[in-house]
Amino acid sequence: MKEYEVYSSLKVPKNSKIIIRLDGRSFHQLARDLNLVKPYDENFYNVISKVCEDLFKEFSPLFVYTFSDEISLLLDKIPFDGRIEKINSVISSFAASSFVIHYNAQFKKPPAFDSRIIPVNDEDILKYFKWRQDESWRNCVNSHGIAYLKSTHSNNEANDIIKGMKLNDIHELLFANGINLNDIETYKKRGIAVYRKNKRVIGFNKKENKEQVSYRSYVFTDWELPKFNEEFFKDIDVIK
Ligand SMILES: Nc1nc2c(ncn2[C@@H]2O[C@H](COP(=O)(O)OP(=O)(O)OP(=O)(O)O)[C@@H](O)[C@H]2O)c(=O)[nH]1
Ligand SMILES: [Mg+2]
Repeated sequence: MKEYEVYSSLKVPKNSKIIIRLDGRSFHQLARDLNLVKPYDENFYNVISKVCEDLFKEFSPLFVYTFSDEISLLLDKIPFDGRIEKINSVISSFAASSFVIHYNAQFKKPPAFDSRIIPVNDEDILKYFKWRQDESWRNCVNSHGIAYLKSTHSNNEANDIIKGMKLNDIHELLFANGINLNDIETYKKRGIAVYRKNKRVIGFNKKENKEQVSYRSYVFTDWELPKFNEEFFKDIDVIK
């Protein structure tokens, strides 16, 4: 029967880094079930950041990035001998279990994440994360816009109005009504990332009888991300 497992030999390209993007299944409904604060629920973001930390510890990616209900992991060491079925199923179920462990709630349905794999070369890495961060900003403007419009219109009217508006128009509408998106927390605009950072440690070398500086890396969760650029990814050794 083993030969019936026709997808089991599908593998990611050899010598390629990959990005795995997870996305919460029907989190629109989950947000309703759990009464998440609109447009941004701080507790939800805390939980998702913990999921990212768990993923980081388990699969040692170079970089993890999250906003809304999606998580992207950049991996250079490919697990499970590159087997696509294994990677997608284990990582998405690991994320869902981690989400449940960290979320202290009575769920109406078991939460799940979908998962996809994107092989990338080094030039794609910055492009990819810029693309997702732009999406985070669009999501931020739109969700604040819709929350504001729903406070002054019916839900249907608010949805119709927002569909016809450009990002700049929403920004201006909010500004004219006392909501300045430039002043809101950075993570709502730019998302959250988990990566390794170097810490400067001063020790004492007994043999040579003098102080000695060394560097130790630790896992850092960044709630104050800059706009992604080449310098940022070079600084944290994600690209050369
Ligand atoms: N209220 C609230 N909802 C959130 C928050 N973060 C994410 N969401 C919800 O998560 C949804 C994520 O969007 P999608 O992934 O496109 O929608 P989905 O319902 O998960 O659908 P699929 O991913 O296609 O299964 C948003 O539409 C919101 O409803 C939050 O901080 N507060
Ligand atoms: Mg989703």
